[in-house]
Amino acid sequence: MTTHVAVDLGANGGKTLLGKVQDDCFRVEEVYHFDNRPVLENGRYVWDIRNLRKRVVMGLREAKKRSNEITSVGIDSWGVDFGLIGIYGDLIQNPYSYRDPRVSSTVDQITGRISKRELFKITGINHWNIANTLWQYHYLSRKESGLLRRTKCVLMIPQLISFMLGGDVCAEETLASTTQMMDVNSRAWSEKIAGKLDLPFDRLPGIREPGVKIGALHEKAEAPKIKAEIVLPASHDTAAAVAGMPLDRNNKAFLSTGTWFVLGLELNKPCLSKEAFELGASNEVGVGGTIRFLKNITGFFLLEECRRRWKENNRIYSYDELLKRASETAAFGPLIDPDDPSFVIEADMPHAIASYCRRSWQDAPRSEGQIARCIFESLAVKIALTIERMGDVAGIKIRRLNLGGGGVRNDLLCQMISSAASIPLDAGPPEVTAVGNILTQAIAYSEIGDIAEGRRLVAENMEIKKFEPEENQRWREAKDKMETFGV
Ligand code: LFR
Repeated sequence: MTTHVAVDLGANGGKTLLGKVQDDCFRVEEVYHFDNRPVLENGRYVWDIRNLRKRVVMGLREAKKRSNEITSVGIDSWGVDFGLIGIYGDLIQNPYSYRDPRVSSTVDQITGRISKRELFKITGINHWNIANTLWQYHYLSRKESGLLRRTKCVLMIPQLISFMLGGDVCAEETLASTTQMMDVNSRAWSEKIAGKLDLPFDRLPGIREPGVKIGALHEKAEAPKIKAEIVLPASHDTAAAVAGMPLDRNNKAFLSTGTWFVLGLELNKPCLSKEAFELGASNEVGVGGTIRFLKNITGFFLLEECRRRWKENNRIYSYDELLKRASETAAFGPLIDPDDPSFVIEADMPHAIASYCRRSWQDAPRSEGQIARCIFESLAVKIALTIERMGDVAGIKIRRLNLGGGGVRNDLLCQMISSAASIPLDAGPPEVTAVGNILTQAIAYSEIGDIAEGRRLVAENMEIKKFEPEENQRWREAKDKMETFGV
């Protein structure tokens, strides 16, 4: 038996989970969680790495209380952001968050030298509404080149934290593939992009596949005398989440629900067609060399930002309470496009949602329940429209959708998605990211042979809730309405 700790860092909160794999048995339990959000430092949105590292160590302590033996630790996180390491192994400054408006300020200079279509053909990654690694790296090279001159290597967030705890300097394939700097065919950093944009790619460490050992917890890391190896799991949270879903040959559609809703299809090779480009879909690399053909939809960020706003006014609601109020609210209210540029980090979210509704000639939701319901219905409609288009472009008939992550606990939303998209939905497991993270660690110890075997363990050991679509003409009308918003 092997025992693995998964550290899953999200843009809204982090978690530590303990997983045990033995023969046909697979169990995962959460031992620690904390809130996370970009913090303002000198007018910029950054990630407080010292705090993140402290929280990771606190999580390890909790894991140690529950299990004497810990075989390994693996860290995953959201994509695209990175830290700069100086020649003494020091973190030069807190990493910028992709939500900081300035990190995308030089993007037009990028597309002036290399077209969006060409970037897509090389990397499989499309242009969308957040600053990916390439944009941020380009921004640094043009606007803060002094920082890059002091940089010995660039580490993505999970590798940055593992390095601080004793792991090797490296990049990991699933996460590197989100950067728009990796060649999706050769799976190496793209020299063509480096050349065309005159960027120092020599700061980027070699790319390794997930499921390998990269060191051991270091005494100095303040990890409380825990002996454990560090494994490079699928370190991009979405890659881990999709690895943790019981997908198979006939069942390829996934929806990972968190701050972002990441929706797509698992393919064997990238889909780089003109149609795929025009749809705005990306091809990210998954475990076992698979491709996640996907689109990001702004997800629980909308609700979390509302909750934060309400909390500032002493109106404190748990997620369950909001869910209850949303269920008690009349169906088919106003709709928003979750990806409208007005729903950004600085927004007063309830107010931004109300203004969107007024701008689109709809009654603005007023109560917390109405706002939550408006978010859920809008997400369901956007998902339904998007999955239909993705299936058409990839030439795949979608028969089921597998949903993992926090949304699994939201029966109302699961039912809405199934009905809006007219497809059956399998919801589970909720801790899908940690599950995928742990499975890729278990591969490093040959406890499981490959991810297909891991997925069978998930299907046999974890609860998957089933939802069947309910016929309702009003979902059709809602989809038509959202299309009139230009979605
Ligand atoms: C999900 C995710 C997405 C990525 C976005 C920003 O948490 O990792 O896959 O596109 O966050 O990094």
